[in-house]
Amino acid sequence: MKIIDMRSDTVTLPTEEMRSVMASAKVGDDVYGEDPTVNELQDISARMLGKEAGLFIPSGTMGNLIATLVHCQRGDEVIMGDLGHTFLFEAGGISALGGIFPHTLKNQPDGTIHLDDMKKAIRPDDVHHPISRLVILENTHNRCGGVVLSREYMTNAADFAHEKGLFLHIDGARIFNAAATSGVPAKDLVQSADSVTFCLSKGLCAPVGSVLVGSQAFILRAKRIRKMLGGGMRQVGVLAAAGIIAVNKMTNRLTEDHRRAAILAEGLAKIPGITFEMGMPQTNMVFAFLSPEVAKNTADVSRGLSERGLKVGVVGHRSFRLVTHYWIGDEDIETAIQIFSDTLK
Ligand code: TLP
Repeated sequence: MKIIDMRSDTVTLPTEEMRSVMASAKVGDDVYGEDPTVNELQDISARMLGKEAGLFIPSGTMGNLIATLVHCQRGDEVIMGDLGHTFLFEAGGISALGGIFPHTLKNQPDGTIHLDDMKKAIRPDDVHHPISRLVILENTHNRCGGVVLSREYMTNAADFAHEKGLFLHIDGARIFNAAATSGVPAKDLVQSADSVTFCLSKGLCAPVGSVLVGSQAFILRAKRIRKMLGGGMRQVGVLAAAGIIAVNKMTNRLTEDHRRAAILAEGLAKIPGITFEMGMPQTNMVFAFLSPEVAKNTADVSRGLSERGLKVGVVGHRSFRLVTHYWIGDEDIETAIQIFSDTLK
């Protein structure tokens, strides 16, 4: 039985072209800065995001952690959304490893955090309080449905943070999906941010890796912290080679995934027992909800789907996440809709 895996775009396998450039990649010791393929990937990435420099890192989680450790001292506070990946899914690394305090604010359904809420959250200069040092935003916002934060909001948030003396980091794991939907180049979306992480190993299909970008001075400090965390890799051009295909080519095809996500949502919406939020999906994530009259819970339904060859993400008791990606074709979308319909009968 063919398995259609829509749990995440993290499940993507490298393309044939990636495997072939990996085999022939020029490599060197990257801790000495001598891997030409890594250097090329870092330069391309920095250019694409409009920043001075880039750093190849093993994962998105490490990118967000490094950025936070560079921007903050022990005891400092980071403002982030209560549905943010940095709050929910990064194992509390900033606190465990950096002694940094997360101050969560409500994520609005569109993935933003109200600037008014930020204003109230920023601590006065008083020895009783931690120092508010950093704001983290996520674009696209995963838990809010893969939604896109607009250029206008991103710029206003950056201006606001800077006015108050705070830094702004963007968890841009899927920033190129945001760019594809909004039609705004990724570098314009993050123009005023101090640092950005984006991932090569999600919709862009590379087997491993993310890139952190920022100013030269920021990246110099980030490199030391990457080393401290054990993330200094050696002949890692074999991975960066796939990353170069990811940024140069795979960023240009993401609208295909978004088109398929829309078809999937349209098909699922016709099945009795499934509901959707208005205006969704915006990118490659489809969040579907079980209506109250369905007696089965998501674990039961997910088991039924899995037995028929469809893997989906389970988000709580009443909702699923299905993510489209390079390895999901038009036929898979039709099959997925059919499997859902059969399972809910
Ligand atoms: N997200 C994964 C899971 O961890 C939830 C997924 O399947 O979507 N930022 C964002 C916005 C992410 O969605 C993820 C991965 C990361 C950071 C972390 O990336 P990695 O897995 O490379 O550490």
